Amino acid sequence: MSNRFIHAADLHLDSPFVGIGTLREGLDDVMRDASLDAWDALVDCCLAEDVAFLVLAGDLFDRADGTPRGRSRVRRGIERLHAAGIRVFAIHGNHDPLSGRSPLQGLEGVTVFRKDVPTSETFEGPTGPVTVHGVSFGKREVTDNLALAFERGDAPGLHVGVLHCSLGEREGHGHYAPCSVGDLVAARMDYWALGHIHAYSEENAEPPIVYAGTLQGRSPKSGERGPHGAVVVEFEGDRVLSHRRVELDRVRFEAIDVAIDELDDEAALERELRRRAASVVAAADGRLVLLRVTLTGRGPLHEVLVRDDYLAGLRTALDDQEDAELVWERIASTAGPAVDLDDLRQSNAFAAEVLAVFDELAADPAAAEQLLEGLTASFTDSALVGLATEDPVTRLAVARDLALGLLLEQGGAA
Ligand SMILES: [Mn+2]
Repeated sequence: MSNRFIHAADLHLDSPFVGIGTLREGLDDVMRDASLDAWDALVDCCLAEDVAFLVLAGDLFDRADGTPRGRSRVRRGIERLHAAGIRVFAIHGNHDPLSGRSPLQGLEGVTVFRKDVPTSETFEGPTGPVTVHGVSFGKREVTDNLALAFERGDAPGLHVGVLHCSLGEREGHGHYAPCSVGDLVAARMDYWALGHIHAYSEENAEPPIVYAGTLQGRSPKSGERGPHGAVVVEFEGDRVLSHRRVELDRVRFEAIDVAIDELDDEAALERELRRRAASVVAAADGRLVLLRVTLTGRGPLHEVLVRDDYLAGLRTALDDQEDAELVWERIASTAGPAVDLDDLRQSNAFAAEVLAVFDELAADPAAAEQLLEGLTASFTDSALVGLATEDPVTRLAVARDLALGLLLEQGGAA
């Protein structure tokens, strides 16, 4: 047994991916099994690192009792860990609150911390005693500051706190069990294994207060992109020596911006897209990459990009020719026509008057929002499609460039 443990969180096992379109044939199985395969990779990693214990910091499942497939894979993994003498410490989070019996209850080698009040368990680790403290959510919306109830106590050796919580305000995450770094530091743990925030994040250096992030990214949203996995923590006596991330995800969401300024035609665009995608795929080390592209900048290609269904057609064309490692998940554009807006503002062209209207709108967010709703509804195949989640400023700029493009590129007014 090595002087290491692993911290994982937010596994959401056997839950569907969110916010992705229809994928080409043959990928359903890979997608369906990604979270479970990541769990198997986590178990393999525990065995390879010969860890003393594994900490699961909440949201093991997407809902209270998980799924039969999820529970079955978890049981099999925990049996493998138990056979190797690796203990598991788990808490329940807001997605899988401990309202009745835990799906982990009764499995050998597993400690499930009770709800509402932190408790602890001490055992003899490889370099002396180890005490793990934790508390489960008993319901989805926990509003109490659970961190305040943690106490280190008198036991010698390493103390690890396990908590599902919101440190500060986080966009896109429920504000549950709110607490501060100060609250956590005050509990005098040697390491805080946190769950809830899906992007890996180190909140404090001494002691380390770490969000492991979700084991497998779950959607194309920014916090779910890039590498996901767990944290390997090395300790000695009552000190944490180091911690490092390990990548255990099976499917990876990535997003890139590609500027059109230097691209003269469609062939150049395709070449550039393939070149950029190849480097993303290479960095993913054999995983399936779901790639989202945003075309940016200004150039003559804008005229092509805004044609009806062009971007959707380009995406399909690229995707159909792709091999097993890459999915062209979406291609959107915020690019504009090859025009200098400042020059245009100074000119007498009709387009200058249109630009002036958009400049006015930019100063009046409410009116802009109203206009955008109308535009997005009436131009269902336009460049505005696929940008519904972008901020109003970006969408307004795209609408402006669409209008200017129609005047300058297709209307012959330039
Ligand atoms: Mn959560």
